[in-house]
Amino acid sequence: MTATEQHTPGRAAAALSGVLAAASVLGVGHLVAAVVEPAASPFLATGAAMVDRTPRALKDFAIREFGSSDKLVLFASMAVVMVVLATVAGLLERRFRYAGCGLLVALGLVVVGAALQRPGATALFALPAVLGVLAGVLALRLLLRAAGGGSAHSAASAGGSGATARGNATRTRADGTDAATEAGGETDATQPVPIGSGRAPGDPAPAGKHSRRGFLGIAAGVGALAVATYAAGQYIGRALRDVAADRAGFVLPRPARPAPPIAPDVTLPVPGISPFTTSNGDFYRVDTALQLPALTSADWRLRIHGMVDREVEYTIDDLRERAAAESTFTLTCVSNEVGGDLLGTATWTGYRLADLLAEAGPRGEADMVLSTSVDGFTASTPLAALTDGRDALLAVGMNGEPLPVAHGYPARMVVPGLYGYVSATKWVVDLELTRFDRATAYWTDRGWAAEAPIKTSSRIDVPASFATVDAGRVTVGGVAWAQQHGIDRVEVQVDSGPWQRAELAAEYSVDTWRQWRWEWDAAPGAHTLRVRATDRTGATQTDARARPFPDGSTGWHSRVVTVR
Ligand SMILES: Nc1nc2c(c(=O)[nH]1)N[C@H]1C(S)=C(S)[C@@H](COP(=O)(O)O)O[C@H]1N2
Ligand SMILES: [Mo]
Repeated sequence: MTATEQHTPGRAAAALSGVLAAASVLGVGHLVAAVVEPAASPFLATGAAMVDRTPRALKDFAIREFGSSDKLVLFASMAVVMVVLATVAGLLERRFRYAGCGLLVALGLVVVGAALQRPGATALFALPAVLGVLAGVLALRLLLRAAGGGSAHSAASAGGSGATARGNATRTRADGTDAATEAGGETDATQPVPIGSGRAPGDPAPAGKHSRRGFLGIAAGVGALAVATYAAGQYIGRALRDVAADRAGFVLPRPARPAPPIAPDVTLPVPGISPFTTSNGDFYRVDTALQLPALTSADWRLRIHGMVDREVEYTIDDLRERAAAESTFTLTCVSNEVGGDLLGTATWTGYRLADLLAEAGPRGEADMVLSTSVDGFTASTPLAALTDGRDALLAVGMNGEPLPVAHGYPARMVVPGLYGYVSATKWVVDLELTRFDRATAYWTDRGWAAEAPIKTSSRIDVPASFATVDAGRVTVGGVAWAQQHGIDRVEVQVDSGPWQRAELAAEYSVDTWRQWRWEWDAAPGAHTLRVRATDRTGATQTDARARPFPDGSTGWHSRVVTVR
């Protein structure tokens, strides 16, 4: 018999439910925090906020009295307060449905407040507490329902603690059927009686006898889930901390021939123009990773196999015995819309892919390198692009630092002239020599082009869109790029006027973008500015607008500006 008898949950069960709900908040919150923002773990964020708010004198006292265990004392006190509040929430929920949930939500808001006050907090810092409280509320409702405070059980009747098992047994079952009609009431002599229950057939079943075991099972399940989510959060958090520590100790190889210095003349003195090199913090990020891979340099391996004379596998130490290389160039995402900012220029330090591949000896029939990331992403790169002399690198450094974790630590591919999805595999661990008629990759499986050279393009950085400027001399400026070819000319058009040649900054290399500017004698009114670039093959950007799919956007970038 599975009938859920409805009765007021016992105080102990309600209290336990409250504590387990709070544990769920912390467990789920901790796991979410490990993925999105470790400092926003509900317990830690609350503790940190308490430390910030502790009066100096009390802090001194705590440090004096408890020494290095002052944090332990703080956490233990917080745990005690939490257990008390959670018990209250459980007991409240027992009497007034949703009152305990309300208390959890209120406490959750306090935790959200604490998380949002962490240094550098963004809206994302609220997520662990929000999802944690959601889990906690669900857990509390589930547990109290299992303990007897089912959905058909009104707050009013729950309040009457004198409600009898008999009276409650005739209420609607959780599944909607009528317990009374099905079971014929609790006194039906034909009802089986649990062996050893010491109760004669026909005796009323004691309240909660049947549901108690169910409740304890659910309680155990909720408790186990809370512990498991917390443990998973710890595990992920530790892995990412290990990587952060590993990265902090990662020494960049010294290239035999450093990238040419970045001369001042590649930069034009135009306020608001994109800086020639993009800082790591400002560099766009595009990947499919929901959670950053946590790969230490000690665990990293790069295997080269497939159509090769001999399989090879490199460790970071193996690489260190080889000649390092460095190159500054502009990476571009195929998803960049006209005027978009999914591109950036960095100095990449690493090893020439051509050299690494040569050690494996690609066989004649191979025309593609299928690279795989530790998280399963794949990219298909023409073998020719890796061996034709361009600066195709297995990069370990970005702008003089080890790769940021989000940009592929400890090693990634970067290839000038090809969109990232066919060349720039981050956290790369595997290179398979194969053929385009045999293999496809992550995005090519989804209809994106297999061949994806970067299209010549240009962007207006200043004036900003819909800016209002004073009539007279206005500096228009931006960047233009045509990796592997080089920018030959940039032109600007005002409304439907003639195309006018912009001034170009010095060219660093054909693989980097070039800043441009044009001085405009602006007359009052609303005006549309347009830009187009011409590369060294002589090709001028087409004005035909195309979305990024399947092989990159086209069209002229334009901006509307008001001159007063
Ligand atoms: N592992 C992995 N590498 C990846 C991707 C990805 O989704 N996963 N995206 C690629 C794409 S589409 C681009 S444009 C570049 C972006 O590199 P960035 O995030 O360092 O700017 O990474 C490439 N490498
Ligand atoms: Mo991309």
